[in-house]
Amino acid sequence: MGRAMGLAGLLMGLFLVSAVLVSTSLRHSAPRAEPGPEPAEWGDASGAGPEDSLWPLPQWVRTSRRQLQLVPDRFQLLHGAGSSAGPACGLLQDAFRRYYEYMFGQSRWRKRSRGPLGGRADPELLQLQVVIESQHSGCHSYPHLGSSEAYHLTVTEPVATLKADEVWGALRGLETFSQLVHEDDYGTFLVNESEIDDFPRFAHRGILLDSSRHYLPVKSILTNLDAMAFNKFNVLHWHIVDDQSFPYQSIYFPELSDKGAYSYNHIYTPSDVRLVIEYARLRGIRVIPEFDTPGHTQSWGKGQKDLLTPCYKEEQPTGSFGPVNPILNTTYDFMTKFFKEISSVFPDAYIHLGGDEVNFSCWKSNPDVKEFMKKQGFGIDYAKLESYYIQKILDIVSSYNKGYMVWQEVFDNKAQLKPDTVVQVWMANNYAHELGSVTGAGFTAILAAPWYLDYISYGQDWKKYYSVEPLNFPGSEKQKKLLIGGEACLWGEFVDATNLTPRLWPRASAVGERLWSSRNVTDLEDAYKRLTNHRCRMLRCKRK
Ligand code: CP6
Repeated sequence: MGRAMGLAGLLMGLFLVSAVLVSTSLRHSAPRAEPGPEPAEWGDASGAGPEDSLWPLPQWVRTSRRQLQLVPDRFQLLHGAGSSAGPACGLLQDAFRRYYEYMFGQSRWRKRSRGPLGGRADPELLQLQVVIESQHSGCHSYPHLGSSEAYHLTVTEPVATLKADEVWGALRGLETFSQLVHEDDYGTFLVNESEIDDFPRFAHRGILLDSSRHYLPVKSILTNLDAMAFNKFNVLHWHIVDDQSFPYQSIYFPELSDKGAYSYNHIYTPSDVRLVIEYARLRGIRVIPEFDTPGHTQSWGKGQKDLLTPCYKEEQPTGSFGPVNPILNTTYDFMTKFFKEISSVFPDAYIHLGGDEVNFSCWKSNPDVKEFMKKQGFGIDYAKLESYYIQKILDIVSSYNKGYMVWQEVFDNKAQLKPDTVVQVWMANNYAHELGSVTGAGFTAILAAPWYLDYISYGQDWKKYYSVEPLNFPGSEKQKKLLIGGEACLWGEFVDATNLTPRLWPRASAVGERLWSSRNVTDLEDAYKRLTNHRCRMLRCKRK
């Protein structure tokens, strides 16, 4: 006993020392809050603090040196009074379970309610009460571009509160709360008293995964959705099919994947797709599928006769095929049915229609296409033929009340786009100029060009991604508002389930903070420290 007391006394001494080192801090990442006079414990200071592992950095953080203890057997995540969500909200119930597990599940002392020495006398935090303030909590709906992800978190003894308009903000706030909780060397869970006000800088924060170049097992996709939630990403851009394979199992056109997938096993069945969509929804993540046409469609041709353009050489068909054949009515009959299915399978208000990198050489070689060009008065401008095709696809998809996203070429080729079209800028050369043109024409844009994470190089390239300022493009204030976000793209030529997670994370985290946090959060040294801790937490390894 005496021995234990002695040790405990020594430890208390250490805590006193560390309490001085871990001084209070006040952090404004955005110039929103006026720091009024603070109680003695809330002060302005530097040094290590509880916000050292927050990622992405919230818009406004205030932390105190006063630490509260969380005892896993007693601590509760629950619905607060006045919340429009209650136990019937499965999304929040599920999130409570998940975040409880993230916070306490990995403990080295998991069977005990306190550290083995039991020597701490910190005040205790008993509950986190979650209050959804809007009458429409969003619990049973899907997240969308206009969803509110704002939240306000107050951690004070004995009850912490998390307030949000909608469940989507509550999910972001739960992630932040879990990032504040840490386990000390003796198995005690601690959180500093703090207050956080937070909301995203950009509404569209996406990750592109490519399941065509290599098939990605559903489990890999779900793991990636978890990682996205840790980084407050909210869009999975699912580049599901491409030249190399067609893993999407269509209900109307099963031959597409029967013939076009790598094998009968390398497919996403309707129930796989539903699983991905629901797993994403529970984390506040939209799933935007991309069915890229008229280029990048070699795999479609295997299961759908006459869909692709036959290529010619010296007036003879070569037996090879080019982009989708834009001159046949059957093409549009097929697309009408196909996109009807896609519109009902994927609940998001947007479908990505691709339209990138169309190679004209096959169209140019085909005598029927040449004839059609003449009849339409397109001359030899094949970009006009491309626009003709895309225009019809856009009209089909709009008739199903869906919005669409397209790659930048569709805008460059002057297709008539609906005002709510989202143009994705991907070409690295002069992307700032392109953002100026797209927004200058009044369209919303998302930026992908500087964030091609399939490119790898030696060293810490996250700094390069982190240092991009998306709004550095020529344009008025009104134009700047049209940039709604960005995406980190992981094209799949050299990526499969074995290297997907380590290739994306934590490099994509740099993009996550750029798209969430305030514009002035740019300090690389500070980011490095926080990102190191964040990486560790994502791996659920011991921090520090
Ligand atoms: N696949 C598709 C790709 C790319 C694009 N579309 C791509 C192009 C250039 C680079 C990386 C990826 N692999 N369908 C362009 C949007 Cl550098």
